[in-house]
Amino acid sequence: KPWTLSVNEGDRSINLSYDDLLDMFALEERIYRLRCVEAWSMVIPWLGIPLRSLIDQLKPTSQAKFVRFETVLRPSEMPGQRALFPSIDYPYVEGLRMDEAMHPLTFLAVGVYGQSLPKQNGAPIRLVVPWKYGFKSIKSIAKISFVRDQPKTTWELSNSREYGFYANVNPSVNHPRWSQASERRLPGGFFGATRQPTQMFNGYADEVGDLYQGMDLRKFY
Ligand SMILES: Nc1nc2c(c(=O)[nH]1)N[C@H]1C(S)=C(S)[C@@H](COP(=O)(O)O)O[C@H]1N2
Ligand SMILES: [Mo]
Repeated sequence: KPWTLSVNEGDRSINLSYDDLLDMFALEERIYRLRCVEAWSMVIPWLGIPLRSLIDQLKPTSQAKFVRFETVLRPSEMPGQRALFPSIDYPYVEGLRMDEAMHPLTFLAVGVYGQSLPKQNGAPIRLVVPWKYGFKSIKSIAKISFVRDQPKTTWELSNSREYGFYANVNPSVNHPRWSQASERRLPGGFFGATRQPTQMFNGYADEVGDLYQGMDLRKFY
């Protein structure tokens, strides 16, 4: 604290504090699988609100086709952001299509395991999109924008051949450098983490499959 979440569409903008957010909504717990693009996964109990509840309050216009998210930029506190040769551009940027953002599974988390988020997991507020690779679940959000055009996201800008805008978990579309057919489930036990088959849309196909009707998921990876 203090934390400001700035939300804008075009030249309209408002600032919400962390306390504003907590006052506006009742928190719920969601237990989701999280699948990193690098083939590890974990089951995590988040606390937060559906992103949809916030969007409903903010009432973007019909011009807004995508939501763009940006992480806080504080190089003095975040060593990675002041690296001499950073591996990615900062601030970290992510985006969703409006219908993905409005999907009831899309979640804004402020806590995990019944407590507020630790800094390394994206304090004070992060996105959780359980059917997409973990890099879509942007941490420590400072800015949300409703935009007309598909935002350029950090990993696309860094390596668009390896990381796409959609990033839906898909066992049959491999990463150019490794298979996505299976994943290591964390935490590992005495004999190491178990390997298990990757599920389509990370197991949420019944809930989100309709969003991608007729799309070639090899092309829109
Ligand atoms: N701001 C920000 N958000 C981010 C990342 C990051 O580097 N910066 N990494 C992403 C990746 S690759 C994954 S797998 C998840 C991991 O979430 P966790 O750190 O809570 O395990 O966060 C995502 N969100
Ligand atoms: Mo990741």
